Amino acid sequence: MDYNLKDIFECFLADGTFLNGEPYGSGHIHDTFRIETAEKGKDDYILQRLNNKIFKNIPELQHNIERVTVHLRNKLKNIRGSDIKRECLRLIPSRDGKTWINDNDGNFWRMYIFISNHHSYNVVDSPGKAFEGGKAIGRFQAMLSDMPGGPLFETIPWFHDIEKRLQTFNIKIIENPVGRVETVAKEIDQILDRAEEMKIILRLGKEGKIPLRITHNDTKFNNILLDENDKALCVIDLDTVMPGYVHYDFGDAIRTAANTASEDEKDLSKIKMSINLFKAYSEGYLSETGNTLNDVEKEFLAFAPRLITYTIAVRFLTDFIDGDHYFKIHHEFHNLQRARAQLRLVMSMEEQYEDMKSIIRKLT
Ligand code: ADP
Ligand code: GN1
Ligand code: MG
Repeated sequence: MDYNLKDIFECFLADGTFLNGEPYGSGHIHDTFRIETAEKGKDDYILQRLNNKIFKNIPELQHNIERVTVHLRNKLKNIRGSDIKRECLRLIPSRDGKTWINDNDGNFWRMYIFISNHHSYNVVDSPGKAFEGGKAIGRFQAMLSDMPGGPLFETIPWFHDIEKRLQTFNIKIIENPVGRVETVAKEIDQILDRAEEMKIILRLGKEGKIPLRITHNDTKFNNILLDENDKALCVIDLDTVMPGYVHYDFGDAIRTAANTASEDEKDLSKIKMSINLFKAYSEGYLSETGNTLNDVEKEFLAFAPRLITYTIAVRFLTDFIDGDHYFKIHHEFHNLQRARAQLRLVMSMEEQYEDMKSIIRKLT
C-alpha cells in the first residue's frame, strides 16, 4: 500500500521539511516509517499508521501514551544530565490539537521524534547489553510507579491472560478455519501439556499475593533502545502500557534478551536460553527494582520467562491456525516457525529452571 507520507507528515506540527519517508524497523503490529527532514540539524520523525484492528480505541490508546510520556518527562527533568529528547518518546501534536490524525481512508496516524543515534537489537550478543536492557525496564517501571491520575485504559483487554489466550486457542482448534490444525498436532500437544502450570501467576494475582502495577507488557528487546555506547537509552512501543504483573515485563524481556537465536529461527538446534544473558538482564533489572518488589513477586520472577515465552507461542500458533490475521508475516509458515521457535525456547528454559531460580535467589 502506498501512502502519501508527505501529506500526512504535514498534518503534524513538526519542525522541519519533509525530505523522504521509508519503512522502518521490524515491529509486527503497525506500519512504521522513518521521515527524514531536509534541514541538517533538525529532527527526523517516526510516522506510524496505527493498527486499529488490534487497538480498537485509538483515542484511549493515545491518551495513555500522552499521560505516560508527560509523567516520564517530568521525572527526567529532575534527573541531572538526562537527555530528555532521547530518553523518552515525544508525540508530535497534529494541526487540530490532537496527537493523531485520521486520513481520508479512515487510517489513524501518529508521529514521534526519531530518537537519534540509537542501537536496536533483535538478538542480544553480550551480557553488557542484556544488563542495560534490564536497567531500562527496571527504571521504566520505577518511574511509572507513582503516576497520578488513576489507572490507564486497558488498550487490549486480557493481553497476557493465559486462561483467555488458551480459551481462544481451543476455540480456533475446533473451528479449524483454514484446515491447518492437522498439520500442527505435535505443537498443540506441547502447548496443552503445559497449560495447567502456566496459570500460577494469574492465581497469585487473584489471591492478592502479587499486585497489579503499571507495566509495559511488550518488553521484547527491540522495544528497548540503547545509545551509541550500548547503554540504556529509551523504552519505546508504549501501546500496551497498562496495569499488569511485573512478571510479564521480566518474562518477555528474557524471552528476547537471553535467546541465543532470533524469535523466528528455523533451525531449532540454534535456540537456547543463555543463562549468562539471563543473569545479566536480571542484575540490571533488580538493580532498579529490587527494593520495591515483594517476596512473592521475587520468588516467581524465574518462572516468568517460561510463562511469557509459552504465551507468545500460544498466540503465534493461534494466529497460524486462524489464517494469519494478527501478526505481520513475511512468508506462509512464518507464524508456525515462530511458534516452534518459542516452544523450543520454553524447553530450554525448563532445562535450566533450577539455575534460573538460584540466580534470582542470590540477587534478591
Ligand atoms: P510495533 O508495535 O509495530 O512494534 P513500534 O512502536 O515498536 O511498533 O515501532 C517499530 C520500530 O520502529 C521499533 O522497533 C523501532 O525500531 C522503531 N521506532 C519506533 N519509535 C521510534 C522512535 N521514536 N525513534 C526511533 N525509532 C523508533
Ligand atoms: C508484537 O509490537 P511488537 O512487534 O513490538 C506484539 C507482542 C508480541 C511480539 C512478538 C500489541 O510486538 O505482544 O510479544 O509482537 N504486540 C502486540 O514478537 O500484540
Ligand atoms: Mg515494537
